[in-house]
Amino acid sequence: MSNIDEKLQPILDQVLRRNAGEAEFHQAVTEVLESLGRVVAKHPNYLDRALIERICEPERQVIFRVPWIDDRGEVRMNRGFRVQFNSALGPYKGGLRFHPSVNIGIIKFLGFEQIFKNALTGLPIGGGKGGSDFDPKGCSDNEVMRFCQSYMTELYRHLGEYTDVPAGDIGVGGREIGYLFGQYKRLTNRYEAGVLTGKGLVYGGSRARTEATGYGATYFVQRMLETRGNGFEGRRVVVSGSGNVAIYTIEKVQELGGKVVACSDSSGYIVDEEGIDLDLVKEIKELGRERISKYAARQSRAHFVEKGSIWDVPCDVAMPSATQNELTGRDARALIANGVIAVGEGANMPSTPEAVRLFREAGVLFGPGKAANAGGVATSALEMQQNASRDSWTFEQTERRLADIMHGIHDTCAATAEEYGSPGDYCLGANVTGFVRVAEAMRALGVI
Ligand code: NDP
Ligand code: 2IT
Repeated sequence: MSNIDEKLQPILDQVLRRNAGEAEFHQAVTEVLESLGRVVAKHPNYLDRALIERICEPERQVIFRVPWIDDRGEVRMNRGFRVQFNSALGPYKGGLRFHPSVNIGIIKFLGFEQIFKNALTGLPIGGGKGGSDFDPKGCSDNEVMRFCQSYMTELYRHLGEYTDVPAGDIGVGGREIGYLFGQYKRLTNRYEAGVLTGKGLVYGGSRARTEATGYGATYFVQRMLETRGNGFEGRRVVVSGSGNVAIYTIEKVQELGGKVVACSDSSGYIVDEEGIDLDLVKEIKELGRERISKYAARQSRAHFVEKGSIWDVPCDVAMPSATQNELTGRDARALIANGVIAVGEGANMPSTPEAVRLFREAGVLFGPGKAANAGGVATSALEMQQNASRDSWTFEQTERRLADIMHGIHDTCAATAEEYGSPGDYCLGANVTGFVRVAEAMRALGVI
C-alpha cells in the first residue's frame, strides 16, 4: 500500500487505471505523489483546475513504425516513441533510449521524471523522453546509421529548437546523435543546431556534455557527504554500469580522492581492489563496445563475477548508474550491513521503492536520480544556450556552470526538505521543489 494523502489517492487511482500494465510509470508517479501530501496541505490551490491530473498526463505521445534494412538486405522493424510530457517551463527536453526492453511505460516513467528533474536545474526546459526497442548491440555502424535515419524520418516533424530537443540515454551516444542530426538537417534543409544535444564538438556540441551526468552526480554526492564533515577522499566507492554515466562518475570520484573498486555491465561485474583503471574501461567500453569481463582478462589483479549483485561489494558510497530497479531491497540490506553511508543515483530510478525506504530508515544519505543526475540535462540546456548565441564556451567555463548548478540543486533540495519538516530527505526536497516550479508555471498558463 502506498503512503498517499487522501486527496491525492483518487488522482493516483485514476493514473493506475488509465495506464494499466505500465509498472515503471506507476512507480514513478506514486513516488512523486507520495511527496505532495504536505504541499497540498499547505497550498490547497494546487489541487484546483485538475492541475495534478494534468501533470500526470503527457501533452502528446507519438508512436511510430521504424523499418530499416540490415547488412544482409533483410527488412527489420522496430517501434519508435516520443512522449512530449510537459512544456510549461520550456521546449520538451530529454533523451532517447535504444534498448530492447523499451516500451511506452518505460518512456512515460522517464518522461515524467524528466519534468521535475529539468525544473530542478532552474533552466528553461520542459520534460520529454523517447526511444525505441531497437538493440544496437551487435549491429554494424552502417546498420545503426540506417536505423537512426529511419527513426528521424518520422520524428523530425515533431522536433525543433523551440518545440522538442532530444539527446542521448541508454544506447544513444555521440555516434547516434551524429546520424540523427545529419538526417534532421537533410530533411529540413536547416542547420538548426539547437534541435539535438549531445552533439560532437565539431558540429555544435558543448564541451563537458559527455562528462556532465557523471561529473554532476559526483558533485551532488560530494555535497551530501560534506554535510557530514568530509567528501570522497579515502572512500571506497562502487559504481554500477560502465556506460556514459558510470565512466565519468568514476573519473570524477577518482579525481576527488575516492577509490572505485567495482563497475559492471549487463553481463556481470568486475572487482579491482587496487582501484579501477579507467583508461582500460574506456578502451573496452567506449572504443571497443565490448563486454566488461574483458577487464579481468586484461588486468590480472581484477576478477569478474558473472552472476550475483555488484551491491555485495562492500563500499562507503554506492552510485547506481546503469538502469531502473537495478538496486533492490535485498541489495540495500547488503549495502547497509556493509556500512554504506551515501547512495547517489546516476541512473533514473535505479533503486526500488523498498530499497529507498530501507536507506531512509537506516539514515543513509540518499540522492535521488532526478536531483543527482540532473547535470546531464543541465549541460544540454547550456549546449542549447551556446547554439542560440552561436557561441562555444571553454571546458572550464562549462564545468564551472555545471558544478554551480549541482550545488544549487543540492542546497535547494536540502532547504525544501527542511521547510517541509523532513531535514535530509532529498527525495521530498527534489519532488516538492520540481513540482512547485512546474505547478506555478501551469497555473499561470491556464487550462491547456
Ligand atoms: P549507456 O548506454 O552509455 O550505458 C548503460 C550501462 O548500463 C551499460 O553498462 C549497460 O550494460 C548497463 N545496462 C543498461 N541496461 C541494463 C540492464 N537492463 N541491466 C543491466 N545493465 C544494464 O547509458 P548511460 O550511461 O547514458 O545511462 C545509464 C543510466 O543513466 C540510465 O538510467 C539513463 O537513463 C541515466 N541517465 C543518463 C544520462 C545521460 O546523459 N546519458 C543523464 C541522466 C541519466 P551493457 O553495456 O551490457 O548494455
Ligand atoms: O535522463 C536524462 O536526463 C538524460 N538522458 C539526458 C537528457 C538530455 O536532454 O540531456
